[in-house]
Amino acid sequence: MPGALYRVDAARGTAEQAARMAEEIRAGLTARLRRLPSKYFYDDRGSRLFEDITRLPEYYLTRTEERLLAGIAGDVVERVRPVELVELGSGAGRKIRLLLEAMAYAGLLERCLLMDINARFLAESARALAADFPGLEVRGVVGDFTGDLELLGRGGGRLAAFFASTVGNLHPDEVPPFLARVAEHLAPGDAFLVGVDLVKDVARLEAAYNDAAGVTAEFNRNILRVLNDRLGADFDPEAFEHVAFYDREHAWIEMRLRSLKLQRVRIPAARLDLAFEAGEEIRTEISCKYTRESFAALLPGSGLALDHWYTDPENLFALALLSRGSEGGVTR
Ligand code: SAH
Ligand code: AVI
Repeated sequence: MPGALYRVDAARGTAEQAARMAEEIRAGLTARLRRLPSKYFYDDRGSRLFEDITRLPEYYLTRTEERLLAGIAGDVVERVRPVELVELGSGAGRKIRLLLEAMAYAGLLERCLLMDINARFLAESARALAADFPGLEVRGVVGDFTGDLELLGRGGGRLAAFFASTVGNLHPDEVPPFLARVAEHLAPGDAFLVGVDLVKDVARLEAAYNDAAGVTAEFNRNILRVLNDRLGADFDPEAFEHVAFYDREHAWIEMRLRSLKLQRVRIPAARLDLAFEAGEEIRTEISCKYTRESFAALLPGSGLALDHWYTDPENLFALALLSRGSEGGVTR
């Protein structure tokens, strides 16, 4: 559209990204309990599969969060009065529109900044938002929110958002330092709106990650296809089965891939030649579930305080509005 304002930058060059990925995969697959970083689900196919997951009957998370956000967006904008919206892990970027509309309605909307690891989804979201919100300045940054936050620049008049309960895909030990890094890019009075999936009935949780149509299983196996495409690996994804269960002790859903036979896999770019026993598993994702108390316990020292806790009537999902105080001192 002529006149639409958007630009997309990349945090790192392709060669640097590939070298980092190879090192992370090598570290994960040579650990005692083999694991893969869940950010590698999201090539174009993985991002499309995630979109399919959001429409599954068992996957209550997305529709619950979207409905909740539709009801509270105006209140959030009134409390924070932001001129700029930042979304981490923006993906297909539908929810952000509810906040942008509320900001436009309040006459505040000026800028929007999206960060995601998937370049194509990011560019398409930036293009679509710039086309649909005339005058809005949209910037996309292809980057990793666990390592590239410095590209967000300084805060001021800023509301950051982290939807979908993607915070749950970080290990709880990683959350306080992550929040502290986000807080460094917020000014006093700025805020961070975080989607949090809540502890609930185990059957409902496990159904959301074991859908009858098998889409989550395909999403899970896709990480092996990503390794084949990017690192020259020779995984046979069909030789691994999808496993997802709720771990009550850690309050997280854990997804794994279980080898269906004794097999050997080579990953040239990561200098790996691996043997998998039949039944041997790789952890591919954790998805932490919180209560208001367990989430609030992550905040002290982060520079962020719980300003408001919004939930749906069934208490399935929460949006935590965290505010950046004026105390300045952020501990790491
Ligand atoms: N915000 C969207 C998408 C959530 S899915 C929604 O609410 O529906 C999680 C998103 O985070 C995906 O788009 C994925 O590409 C992105 N993502 C996952 N790990 C990431 C990381 N470490 N850095 C940047 N983006 C990441
Ligand atoms: C993106 N993230 C919050 C999703 C989740 O529920 O943890 C990813 C996902 N994994 C399996 N299904 C969806």
